[in-house]
Amino acid sequence: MQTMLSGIKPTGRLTLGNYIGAIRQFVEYQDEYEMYIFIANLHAITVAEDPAELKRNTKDLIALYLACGLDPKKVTLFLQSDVHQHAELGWILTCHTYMGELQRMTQYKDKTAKGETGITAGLFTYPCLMAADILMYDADYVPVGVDQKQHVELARDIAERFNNRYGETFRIPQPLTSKVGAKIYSLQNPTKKMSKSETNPKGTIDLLDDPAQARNKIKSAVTDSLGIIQYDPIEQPGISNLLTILSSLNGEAIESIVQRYQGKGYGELKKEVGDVVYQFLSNLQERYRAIMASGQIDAILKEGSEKASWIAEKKIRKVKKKIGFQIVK
Ligand code: ATP
Ligand code: LTN
Repeated sequence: MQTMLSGIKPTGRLTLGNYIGAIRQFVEYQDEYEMYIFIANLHAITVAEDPAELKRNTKDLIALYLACGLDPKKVTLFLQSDVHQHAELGWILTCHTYMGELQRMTQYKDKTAKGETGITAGLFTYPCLMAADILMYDADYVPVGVDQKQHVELARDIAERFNNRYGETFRIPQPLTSKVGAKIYSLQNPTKKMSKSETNPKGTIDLLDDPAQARNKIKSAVTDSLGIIQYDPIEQPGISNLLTILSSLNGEAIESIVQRYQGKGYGELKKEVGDVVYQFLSNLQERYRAIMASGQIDAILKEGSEKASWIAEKKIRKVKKKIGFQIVK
């Protein structure tokens, strides 16, 4: 069985973009792959996080993973900080990564270009930690949204470099992005990614938003003045985004939705998308509340981290041996 791995940072509240771009794939593939899904809390502290908020977001994220349909019997679900080998391998891989490679990462470049101050060294080197997350478990595939593809490609380069220098150690991973919905855009600025850290709440749909409010956000989504419903992300990014959201949630092909809407107006499309989002969030939140009340989270994480630690320890021993840290046979 091939292996798949992915993680999400517990920063801010999860959005519909996170669900469509990432979590939906995890759920879809959990029967076919050996799956590792974790809460990337070591990554979360690359920016300043309030401890109480981090704690709340972490718990929410686990409950939402489960509410979205991840089955802990099929998936190894764990907190990154419970498996200390991630930090250890992260350091080793940092020493096998060039400054130039990290400087080329668009996420880092965007932040510096915007003139953001207070960028930590951790934010700069985090792709090395992400490579460690991936290579630790010999992942074949890493399901991510488009914005993370470059980091998975860097993990490949680091793995190849390491294998060439020390002999076969890591499997070479591949990013996996979905055909529809690899990037969901802000409802208010449909050329920008819908993001947990967006400041305008009308632009994002949080998975824990009040469903009626979420429906209103769809109603007030920015569109255009062409008046035709078609999939054209360049000329009609707002309408295309709504089509993508609808197709991702109801499973209908975008072409078929476009056919249905020939000669119809934007208001009708927004109504359908709004209703589908309303229903989706209502069902999801009902499951979320039941999971939060059930008290099962601790046991799931304990079991997940035990299994992950066992595999991680095997890998880190192998790596230490290869690089000459182990002096006794
Ligand atoms: P932030 O805005 O704080 O950077 P984020 O919303 O991008 O956070 P991450 O934790 O970085 O969230 O992402 C988790 C996963 O969700 C990643 O695989 C990422 O590619 C995916 N993802 C995030 N936003 C979107 C989006 N708008 N469309 C599709 N996929 C997304
Ligand atoms: N860096 C990613 C989260 C992340 C991840 C990973 C994703 C950390 N480690 C390993 C896939 C595989 C982010 O910021 N979204």
